Formats: sequence, structure tokens, C-alpha cells
Amino acid sequence: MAIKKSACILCSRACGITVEVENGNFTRIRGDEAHPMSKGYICQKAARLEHYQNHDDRLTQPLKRQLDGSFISVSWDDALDDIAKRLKTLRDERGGRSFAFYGGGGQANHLGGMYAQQLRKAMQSPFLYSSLAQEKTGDFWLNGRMFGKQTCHTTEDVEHADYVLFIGTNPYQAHGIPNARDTLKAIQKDPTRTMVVVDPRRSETAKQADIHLQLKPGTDAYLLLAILGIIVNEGLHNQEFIDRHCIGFDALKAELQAIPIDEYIKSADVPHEDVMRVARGFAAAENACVRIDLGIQQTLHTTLNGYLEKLLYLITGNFGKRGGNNLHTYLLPMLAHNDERKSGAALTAKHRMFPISGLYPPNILPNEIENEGSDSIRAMFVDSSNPVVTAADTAAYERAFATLDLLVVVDVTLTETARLAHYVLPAASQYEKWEASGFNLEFPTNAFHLREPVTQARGECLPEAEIYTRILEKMQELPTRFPLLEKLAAYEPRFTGHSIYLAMLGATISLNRQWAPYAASIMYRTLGKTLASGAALAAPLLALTSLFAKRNRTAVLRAGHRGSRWTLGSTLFHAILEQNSGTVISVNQYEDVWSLVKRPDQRVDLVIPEMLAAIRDLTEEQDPAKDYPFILMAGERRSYNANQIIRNPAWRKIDHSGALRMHPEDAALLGLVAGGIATCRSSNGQLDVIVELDDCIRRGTATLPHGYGQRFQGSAPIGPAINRLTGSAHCEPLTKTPFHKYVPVHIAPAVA
Ligand SMILES: Nc1nc2c(c(=O)[nH]1)N[C@H]1C(S)=C(S)[C@@H](COP(=O)(O)OP(=O)(O)OC[C@H]3O[C@@H](n4cnc5c(=O)[nH]c(N)nc54)[C@H](O)[C@@H]3O)O[C@H]1N2
Ligand SMILES: Nc1nc2c(c(=O)[nH]1)N[C@H]1C(S)=C(S)[C@@H](COP(=O)(O)OP(=O)(O)OC[C@H]3O[C@@H](n4cnc5c(=O)[nH]c(N)nc54)[C@H](O)[C@@H]3O)O[C@H]1N2
Ligand code: SF4
Ligand SMILES: [Mo]
Repeated sequence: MAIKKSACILCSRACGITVEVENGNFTRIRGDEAHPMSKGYICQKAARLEHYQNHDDRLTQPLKRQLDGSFISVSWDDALDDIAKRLKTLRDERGGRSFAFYGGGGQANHLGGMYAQQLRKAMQSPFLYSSLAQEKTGDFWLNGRMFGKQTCHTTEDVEHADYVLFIGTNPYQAHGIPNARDTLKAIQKDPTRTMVVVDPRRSETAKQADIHLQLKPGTDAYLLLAILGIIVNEGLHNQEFIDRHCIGFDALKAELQAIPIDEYIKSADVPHEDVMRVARGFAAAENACVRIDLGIQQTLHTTLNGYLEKLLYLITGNFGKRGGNNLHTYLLPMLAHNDERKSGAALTAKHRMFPISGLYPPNILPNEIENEGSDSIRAMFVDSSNPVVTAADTAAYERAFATLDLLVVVDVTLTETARLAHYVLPAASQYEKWEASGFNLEFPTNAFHLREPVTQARGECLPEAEIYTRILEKMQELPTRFPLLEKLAAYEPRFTGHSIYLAMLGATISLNRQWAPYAASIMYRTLGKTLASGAALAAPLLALTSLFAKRNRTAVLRAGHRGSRWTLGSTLFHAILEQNSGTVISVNQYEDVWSLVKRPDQRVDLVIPEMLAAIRDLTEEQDPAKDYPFILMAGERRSYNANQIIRNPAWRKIDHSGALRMHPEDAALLGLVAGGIATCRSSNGQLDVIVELDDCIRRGTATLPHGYGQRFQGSAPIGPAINRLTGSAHCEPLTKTPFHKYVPVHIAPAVA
């Protein structure tokens, strides 16, 4: 038996774990006390990660689909030779706009993304579609306008706040904040701290809250405007902070003073006195922060909701301080910056959609593939994602993907998307290769965890680094050897901190500009070979740690790393390679937040004209249509769901069928009983589901879980495939983010 350090991969937190491994089986999993962020914490989901690692649907060989839809095993060379040839022909004949990439990193596997994006660049395609662009791009867009760059991502210091507002998020189940359940308990137990939850459902988090605003779904914009209106009308905003750090407040204030507060509180359908208490309590708190998630992002007014949420902590001065909201450093460049007002961004052919943070929204993809015209998408790679199940409108995805000339899926298992692919390439699992999460989003102390392999790769599985580098080589974008760089990497003395290697790499690339997009693969093939630990695919981190150390020198030194201007990046790189529980990479002070603001004046712009217009245009939602009288929250986080990461249903200890939850009185009116079967029908499709009664659900609404609907060992989909119900046009016009939490449905007993 061996004990290895790694991380849980089932949500964005990537908590540190220790794994006991026997013959490749994970016999025991515990929290890793030495992990700098999670410090031993894990939740109930982590213990049975064996179900991700070992099951009979794992891929072990490259597969090629036959005309009759069945798959045969092929060699890596045969698969990659054919893929490379077809990609080159497509690019040369139809241009880069005929290719798109989807994914390239799931919950805790983001190292592969550095390699995957090289393929998109080789194809000269701008089109990167991502799951993030069906939840977070509204937030990124706002960050661009308010903080100067879409890379300015915010975090929230829930652990140290006296007053915490959770809006549209259920951290008890979904986590998303450090050691969620411990953190919630600590707030609950402390009489001097206040927790407020805004959620149409009495969620597990709401049950622990001091105040629960159980609003009508989709009305957060009204509630938040009412709260902001009360704050400015009563003069509770922090004028000193605003004068020092913000611009545009006067225009905003005029807008907020015009809010019909009482009317809006009625629209949200929450008690008036509770809203007053929250507005006054939040503004008066010493340290307050707001944590939001899908409940306001995947519903009506997505981006406006995000804007109002940011205004709450900004106008009360809860930014750039302990217990407030903050910006943070990050090592892996997960996000880009785009400004759609400037020319230059590539628009999609059909929807003329622009990228946000470099990402295009899944909601438009089927249309872009099926678009008639010379620049429709003809070939795609999907990596670390299962859009046929997780993007809006499963039927549209099935239809569109079936028309592609080439679909290649890189995954550890045969997903529903993989079943439609021409080639399926077997990736080594996250426990079979060096891996890391890019979701290191903390402030003031931020950490990065490079994980060593826990066990050997199955069959012929390869890490993404090897897969994409081989494709580039076969496309003749890159040579297979770089003799000079290899020599230098092997013999450069350690005290120079790889600075000669990096200089030579820079020189090689400036002499061969066509290699510039492929630095990751070049480092993998050269420096990678020399790393003692065998962490070849982590080699490109050296370029990132060097950049990181240059940009955040003081914070890196404060984290305990030592080195000169030339060598600090390499010290950090080696610390990351060596510390298998994770490494603190930066320790900031709260005032440093202003250096992370990317507007030239380092102030926050409070005015976004599109958002002020949206405030003015806000009109009362129609009550649900007669045909579809319920609002379905399609995609709840529960005890045993974890996106699409675990397919074996034996993993779930409860809720095997992924029940539809509804209020007992609503069920009684429909003649539905617990355990009975209901048909849930939207304008897009229908599903038969098992009913569960729960008086935490608001009347007139129902919920279905996210993360079901996978096949296992040839079975039919297990649990609700919720995106059979969702439609791609049901989304926010600006960002195309789906309204998954607001799907009008009809519910009735199933006809036997
Ligand atoms: N257990 C588990 N944890 C996960 C995941 C998982 O699959 N399973 N997935 C991870 C991922 S990818 C993500 S993005 C996060 C998402 O994490 P969360 O967004 O926190 O989780 P959800 O359950 O999708 O939605 C949160 C809450 O929004 C509420 N809500 C619905 N409609 C509205 C509304 O109109 N207004 C308001 N204010 N609230 C509303 C719901 O009732 C729900 O309690 O979770 C991550 N963590
Ligand atoms: N209706 C509705 N739809 C939703 C949501 C909702 O609430 N409601 N939530 C949305 C949200 S927030 C999200 S984030 C998305 C998530 O949707 P996806 O991005 O499609 O789901 P993931 O589970 O993150 O996909 C992970 C995939 O990566 C594979 N994988 C695991 N490890 C590796 C690896 O090491 N290498 C490779 N190459 N592959 C690996 C897994 O087998 C799995 O197929 O779903 C969205 N869809
Ligand atoms: S599911 Fe998330 S919170 Fe739970 S152990 Fe895994 S990473 Fe940590
Ligand atoms: Mo997500």
C-alpha cells in the first residue's frame, strides 16, 4: 500500500487529500492537513473518488467510430495521423473559422488546457467555447468595465466577514468558498456575525442563516435595487471610500434614488422589514461581503444582477479590506480580456457573438455549426466537457454534432458527447498524471497545488500534454527535437534559475515566430525531460511562475520564496514541484487590491451605460404562462452530484433517481405523491421524473438536480437529463447565458 497526496476533483475547491492506494484502488481517502487552503477539510463527496478512477467505462485505447456507430480500437499513430491530416486540410481549404474548441479543463484539471489551446492556435481559430461561458461571462464582462480588465476576477473573504450576504448560492452543498461547512458553522455560532441568504428555496445554507429572503425566482434585480435604493436614500453609503476609489457615483446615485423601493420589494415578494434590516445591517457592518453564484447568474437579468451585487460592496466600501470582496492574483492564465466595443474581436458567423474573456457561449454553438455559409464550424475538439448533456438543448447538440466533418473528444470515459465523435482519445485520469487546478482564486493568501500522479495510467491513456504535442508534431507545426534547448535545460547550473534556458527559449521563438504559440509544448519536450520528478508536463509552469514573480514580487517574497529578479520565478517553480500538498504563492496586503485594478487611474468605474439602461428598462415579469405554470430550477447542487465527473451511479449514497422536488401542497393539488412519477414538460422537451416532497421549495417552483443523465455500462440515461428541457434561445441577450434556474414547465402525473 502507498499513501499519496492529491486533491478532490469534484468541485472548484480542489481540497487536498491523502489517498491510500492498493493495486490501483483507492482504499481510503482523507483530508490533507498540510494543504495550505483546505487544511484537512473534505466533504462527503470525496471519500468515494474510487468511482471516478476505476470503473468499467474508463477508456483505455483510442477509438474510431464506424459507419454503423460502433467503435473500434485504433493505434495512437493511426488516430493522430488521420486527425492531423484532416485538420490541416480543413484549415488550408476553409480557414480557421471552420474549427472550434470546446472545454480544455473541468473542475481540477487545468494543466492540459495550456496544451489544448495550442491546437486552436495552430488551426488559427478564435473559437473557444466553454462551460464558463454559460455561467460566469456576465461577471467577467462587468469586471472588464468596472475594474479595467476582464481578468480582474473578484473573490470574497467570507471567513472574516461580520456580515455575509449569499445571493443565489448554496455553499453548504455547492461549496465554492473555503471549507464551506466549517465556515458556515463558524458564522452561525458567532452571535456578532450575520448571515443572510437570498434564495427562493429554504436551502441547506438558508436553514443556517439569520435572515432568509425567500424571494420569487428571477426577481433579484428588484430586490437588489430596493436594497441599494434604501442605502443611498438613507445616506448609508461610504462617501469617503467612493470619493477616493470610485468614479461615476453621482450618475449612479440619481438612478438609485429613483427606485420605487416599496413596489420593488413587492415584486420580489419578501417582507418589507427584512429588506430594511438587510440594507441597514449590511451597510453598517464593520466588514461585509457578498458571495453569489448560479442562482443570480443563470436566471433573468443575469448581468444586471451581477452589476447590482458588485455595487452593494463597492458603495458601502467593502472592497480591498479584510472580510470584504477583493481581487486576487492567479498563476494559470485562465481568462483573457476582450472589449467588444473595440474592433478586432472575432464575431461568430450566425449570431455575430463576441468573446468575453476569450470565451464563446455554448448556447449559440449548435446554430453556429448548422449555419449555412462558407464559415460554419466543420470540425471540433471537445476536451474535459460533456456538452451534449450539460449545455442547453441536448437535442440541438445531438443534431448539430452529427453534422460535423470531424469531432474529436478527449476524455477519460465514453461520455454522451464522445459517443457522437469520430475519434475518442483516452486521457490519463487526474490521478494518473501531474495535474493542477487553475481555480486558485484567494486573497490575500493564494496557493497553487501541483499534484503528483497517484497511480499508473490505464492501458494506453496519455496526458493531454502528450496528445496535443503529438498532434502539433504530426501537423508539422513543430519539430520533435530542439537539441540546443534540450542541452541547455540539462546542463544549466541551478543557481542561474533557468534564466539562460528562458533567454534561449525566447531567442528560439523570436527566430521562429511560427513557434510562438507553442511555448508550452517546446518546454514540455525540452525542460520537461530534465525535471527530476518526472513532472515533464509541468515544465511550462516555469514561464508562468517567472511572469507571476515579476508581477507580484513582494507578495511572492512575503510567501517565503527567495530569489533575485532573475531567479525568484524559478524558486517558486521548484517549490511548486516539490511541495506535494500545495504551495502558498502570494501573500498580499489588503491595500494591494488597488494595484490589481487595471483601469489607468486605479479607480473603480461605477457607471456602465448598458446597465443603467437595464435598470430603467426593468419591467415586471409576466406571471408564468398558463401552459407552463411552474418555474423549474433545472440544475440544483445536492449531496451527490458533481457535474459530469462521476458516472457510476453506485457513487451516490442517496437520491439515486435525482428526484423532482416540489412543495407538498403543490403536489397535492396535482394529485402527485412522494415516490410517484411526474411528467415535467417545457416548451423544449419532456422528462419523466420521480417526485419528492419538500416544504423548503417555494410554492409554484420545482427543482431538478444537475449532474445526472449519464449512461453507464450501456444503460439508458440514469436520472434526469435536464437539458432535454432547456432551450438555447432562453438566455440573456448580452452574454447568451442560459436561464437554467428559470425554466417554465408543466408538471402532471405521468400517464402509465
Ligand atoms: N454538490 C455539488 N457541488 C457543486 C457542483 C455540483 O455539481 N454538485 N457544481 C459546481 C459548479 S460547476 C458550480 S457553477 C457551483 C454552483 O453552485 P451554486 O450556484 O451555489 O448551486 P446551485 O444549486 O446551482 O444554485 C444555487 C442556489 O440558487 C438558488 N436559486 C434558484 N433561482 C434563484 C433566483 O432566482 N434567485 C436567487 N437568489 N437564487 C436562486 C437555488 O435555489 C439554489 O439554492 O457548484 C459547484 N459545486
Ligand atoms: N440545466 C443546467 N445545465 C447546466 C448547469 C445547471 O445548473 N443546469 N450547470 C452548468 C455548469 S455551472 C457547468 S460548470 C457545466 C459543467 O458541464 P461540463 O463542463 O460538461 O461538465 P464537467 O463535469 O465539468 O465535465 C467534465 C468532463 O471531463 C472529464 N474528465 C475528467 N477528468 C478528466 C481529465 O483528466 N482529462 C480529460 N480530458 N477529461 C476529464 C469527465 O469525464 C467529464 O466528461 O454544466 C452546466 N450545465
Ligand atoms: S467536493 Fe469540493 S468541497 Fe467537497 S471535498 Fe471535493 S473539492 Fe472539497
Ligand atoms: Mo459551473
